[in-house]
Amino acid sequence: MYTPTPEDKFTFGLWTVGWQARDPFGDATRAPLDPVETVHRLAELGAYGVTFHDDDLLAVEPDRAKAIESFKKALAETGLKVPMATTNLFTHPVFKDGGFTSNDRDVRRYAIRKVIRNVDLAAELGATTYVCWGGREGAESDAAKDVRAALDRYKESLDILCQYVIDKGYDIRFALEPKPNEPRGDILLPTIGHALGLISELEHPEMVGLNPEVGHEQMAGLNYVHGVAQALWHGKLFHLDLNGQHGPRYDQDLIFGHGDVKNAFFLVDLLENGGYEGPRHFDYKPLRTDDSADVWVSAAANMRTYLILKEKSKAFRADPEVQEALAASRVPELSVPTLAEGETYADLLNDDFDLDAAAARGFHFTHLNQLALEHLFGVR
Ligand code: 3MF
Ligand code: MG
Ligand code: MG
Ligand code: MG
Repeated sequence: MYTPTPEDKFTFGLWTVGWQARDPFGDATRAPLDPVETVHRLAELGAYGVTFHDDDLLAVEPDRAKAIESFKKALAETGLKVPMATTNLFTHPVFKDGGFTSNDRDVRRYAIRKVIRNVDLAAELGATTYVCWGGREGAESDAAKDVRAALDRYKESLDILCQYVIDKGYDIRFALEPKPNEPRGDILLPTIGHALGLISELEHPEMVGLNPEVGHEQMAGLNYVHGVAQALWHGKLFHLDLNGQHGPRYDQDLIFGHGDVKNAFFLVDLLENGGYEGPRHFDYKPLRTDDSADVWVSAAANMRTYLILKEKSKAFRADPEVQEALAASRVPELSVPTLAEGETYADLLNDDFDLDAAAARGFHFTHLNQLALEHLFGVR
């Protein structure tokens, strides 16, 4: 039980287990990890796939062609898939004022070239989602960035990339990853809602969706489950980054469920029942205090936690008392359209009801919430 298999579709970024734990105040605590080892280890742990930034492949082999060749060999040996790839537009100093929205036009042109080169590799490896996290697209001073011009350039870049994918005939869609701040003081497209707004302005909105991350929404004090539900409602949940976070502070990238566990429970409940079929992708960081063996303990913990929460969600939904409580709270009633078939506003204008009685009715949400918690605590 709780043993992952490829059918569970768990995937990890190379940069997660490969994080050497360099932070703004301290040096690396772990040696670089060979992507080939990562592929083998993840396969042994029961993962389905692996994802990468262009630069992640060069962790131990600076020659790109050689690095790609050994990565491909490891994929072939293990059967691990590459459902998603992405570009590093944040580490190199050239991106200090952004990639797509740098004030420096030369940098913007280089950034698009860098994406295109890795989109070719992504397509070759069979990836169908290409993530864009604009970590350096932002500012520390409101005088420094013309936000409206920056959004013009963001749109221009995405339009160019969509056109490239169309011209090449690739089966790839882009997924924007919102984040409110860190490493910039303020980052453009700070939340799911901001990113959805931009997508509707693009030349090919159908080719661009979201890659929302648990911690990034929670850094903004937002409810990730609500954000993901809205992304699903728009048909825009192309991919997602699972991890843990304790509210608004630096981006913790904890193991999934090791932050707000209640939100993690309702998230799994939503993903498992809400029609999301994509990879369950972990974007976390092994603790800086972990050694190179602990890294694999932490990778396994992400998957095990997800599977435990999946069982909890099933038990919650199957519990007759929960079903009664849901009905008593009128949760299913929200799915009934407000106007009946054939009715118009004229029908509701003629309606009458007992206002005082409706105002007096309780919704009994406390009981429902307590039942959810008791399932999570394992006492039911
Ligand atoms: C940063 C992130 C990124 C993105 C990645 C695209 C380095 O907070 O979350 O990870 O997820 O660049 O997938
Ligand atoms: Mg994060
Ligand atoms: Mg992150
Ligand atoms: Mg992420």
